[in-house]
Amino acid sequence: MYIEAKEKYAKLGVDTDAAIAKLKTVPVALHCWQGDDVRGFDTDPSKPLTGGIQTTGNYPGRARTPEELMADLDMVLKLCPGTKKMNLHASYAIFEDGEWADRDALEPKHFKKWVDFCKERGLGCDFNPTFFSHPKANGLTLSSPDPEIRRFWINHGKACIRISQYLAEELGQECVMNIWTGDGFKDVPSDRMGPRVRYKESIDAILSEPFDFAKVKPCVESKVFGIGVEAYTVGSAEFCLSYAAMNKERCIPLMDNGHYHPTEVVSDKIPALLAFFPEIALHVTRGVRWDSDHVVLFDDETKEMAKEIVRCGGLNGGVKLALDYFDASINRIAAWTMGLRNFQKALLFALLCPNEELKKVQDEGDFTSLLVLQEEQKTLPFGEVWDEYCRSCGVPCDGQWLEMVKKYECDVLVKRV
Ligand code: RNT
Ligand code: ZN
Repeated sequence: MYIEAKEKYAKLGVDTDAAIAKLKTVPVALHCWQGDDVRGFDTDPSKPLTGGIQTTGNYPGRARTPEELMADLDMVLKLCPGTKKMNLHASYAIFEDGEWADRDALEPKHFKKWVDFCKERGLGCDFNPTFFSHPKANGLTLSSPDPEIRRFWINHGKACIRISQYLAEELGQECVMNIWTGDGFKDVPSDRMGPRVRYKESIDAILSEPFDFAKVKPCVESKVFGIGVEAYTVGSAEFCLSYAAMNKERCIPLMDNGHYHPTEVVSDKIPALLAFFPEIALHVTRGVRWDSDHVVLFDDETKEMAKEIVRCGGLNGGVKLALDYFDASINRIAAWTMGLRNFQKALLFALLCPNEELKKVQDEGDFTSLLVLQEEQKTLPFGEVWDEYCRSCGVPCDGQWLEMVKKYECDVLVKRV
């Protein structure tokens, strides 16, 4: 069936083997935080999350320790095709022998176990300072009017730069370090500029920590609004984009596709940014009505983003790919797996588009052919190529992996009480 599919695509000038081979080279960062509802290991797990981030649902089996999280990650890695890298938050520091360090005092050694985990599996690792779920994150962080609070979080950011440099050096792959805060106000502020000026200065201070921009890629992630900060977000789209544009030698913009007004699409923003930035970063997620973080589906916008990444040449390192969703209402390993597989599907689908031909008819002004060709693409035997990709990566095809997750749930997850 694959051979037949391959022939059908070949008639359109698309080489399915080449698409599969290309996709295998593209790293996608797997976020550690789907496995434990963004809890991390450095704060009391009985306390609620704070700082503009929330999970809903209480499906059994949340990972409670580094060992459990790593075991669950291994399951996901086994079930997903393609090249993966890890994506850690600072709150996932692993302390040993009763030791503990606050966020401003984190050191590379607190991530040594993650380095070992990545090395054993040949993975790179991205990183994120954690500006939420902490007693000092009960309001503004990097934009706080309180110099002590600001100093604490700047020192956290600097510590994270050092840890990112360590991860990049140990693992021999670049480390994308993303700065996101939930700083903002629930209701109408009177000073909208003050927090933004302080935010800018704080990011400047963090990025004054020495690092090698070839290895560490600091990003700024914007957001339209968040839980509890409905009226005003300090790190808005204009703020973050301007920051990155003015600091191109040390910072890149990160777009999370759940962080815009519902009719805005990141697929269209990708080529707009790439016209100015050689490198951009993405959080691939699914917004529903008013927030991000639902499990990624093989839906139209995910496909459209993947097409833009492919068409703009973003698979050669220009677009840093990371996932960002967390659902605590369904089996977390299934959620993780589904999202990663769906994003891989979208990338494969995009690689199988006759992009050269489509561009040609567009440039010739033949918009009739353009629309017809794009529509016909939708019913080509994509599933056969996807199955072949999964087989060639040694992972289960669709229809084969859910059973394995259910078995793991019975054998391992339900026992976590
Ligand atoms: C939150 C942002 C942010 C977080 C992670 C955990 O709205 O998208 O990226 O999801 O840092
Ligand atoms: Zn995000």
